[in-house]
Amino acid sequence: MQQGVTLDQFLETHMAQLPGDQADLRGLLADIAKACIELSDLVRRGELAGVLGAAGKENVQGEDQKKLDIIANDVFIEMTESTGRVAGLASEEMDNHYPIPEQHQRGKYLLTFDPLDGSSNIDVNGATGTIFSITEHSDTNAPSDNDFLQSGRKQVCAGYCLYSSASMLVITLGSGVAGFTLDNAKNAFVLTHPNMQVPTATNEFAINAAYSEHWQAPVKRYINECVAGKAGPIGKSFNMRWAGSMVGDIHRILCRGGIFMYPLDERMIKDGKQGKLRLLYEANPMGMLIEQAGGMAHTGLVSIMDIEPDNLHQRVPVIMGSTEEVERVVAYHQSST
Ligand code: AHM
Ligand code: MG
Repeated sequence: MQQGVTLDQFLETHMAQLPGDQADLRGLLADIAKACIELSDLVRRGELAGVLGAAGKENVQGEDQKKLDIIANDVFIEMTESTGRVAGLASEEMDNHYPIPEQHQRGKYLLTFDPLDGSSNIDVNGATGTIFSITEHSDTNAPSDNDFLQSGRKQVCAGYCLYSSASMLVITLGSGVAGFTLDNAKNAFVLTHPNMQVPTATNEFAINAAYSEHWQAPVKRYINECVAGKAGPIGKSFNMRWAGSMVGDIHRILCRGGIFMYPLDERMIKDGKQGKLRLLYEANPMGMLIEQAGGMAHTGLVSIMDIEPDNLHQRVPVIMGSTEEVERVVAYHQSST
């Protein structure tokens, strides 16, 4: 690997091979990287920067917002609204999409993002992240919420930034996955993980086992078989991890394989919910990254990326990671219907 290739240099080389004018997309990725560097700094300074604790407000989904959820949302707006590269923004922390103010030029991209994923980890210095998805706006008019409702297959770029012992930006432009580590001395992301691949086989699963009493039969069957180990039907011993941050879990899976599940459960059905994680700014971008790295992203019934969204904050069941294990869980769903 060529040493010290920055994100900017990587994008210059990579985008020269893509059709059409990629200048705005390249610029938008540079803006996102800048926002992530600012957030990385705030997350790292934590209490010293006065960013910990509750905001005392709820988002549209009835979840308590942390100060950092709101700060992260604002950083992304500030970094992108006046660049002329985005047509509109939508995020977990805003009820409806954010229109680009009149005084600024609108661009052609729609940016959808989860500003601070893994919010419950903020105050305990655990791993958190930012997830983003970029699609194109089909015309030059100001977009409505409906314009954001595009299937995962329409994404032109997806990625996340992990704020952990190191901060890492991981992106796909539809031809593989590349990971960059933040070099604080250079204030730049440097290519450290070219061509990330999810191994087909794994013996590591990630699920919040505290909800096992609510799981549906296919998930109960699968996890029971995993914990049965070598003597069980799968015939191998498994390990379990749960980061409490999808970015942390998916990053581990992109590095060494695994299966991540936040399935539909009976409690959600009773509450009229279709899952916990959100399609447009969690499941779709992570699904694109996982598929681009050779893995699989499913709900148990359909491929995540094929879902036609009907709501900005739509929730979906999520089962993604190493193909052999995702296929097994999907087969258990199919045989139970
Ligand atoms: P958030 O975006 O509000 O932080 O919620 C999403 C997070 C995921 O990162 C993580 O996988 C999951 O919620 C954890 O949920 P739980 O606390 O139920 O285990
Ligand atoms: Mg999230």
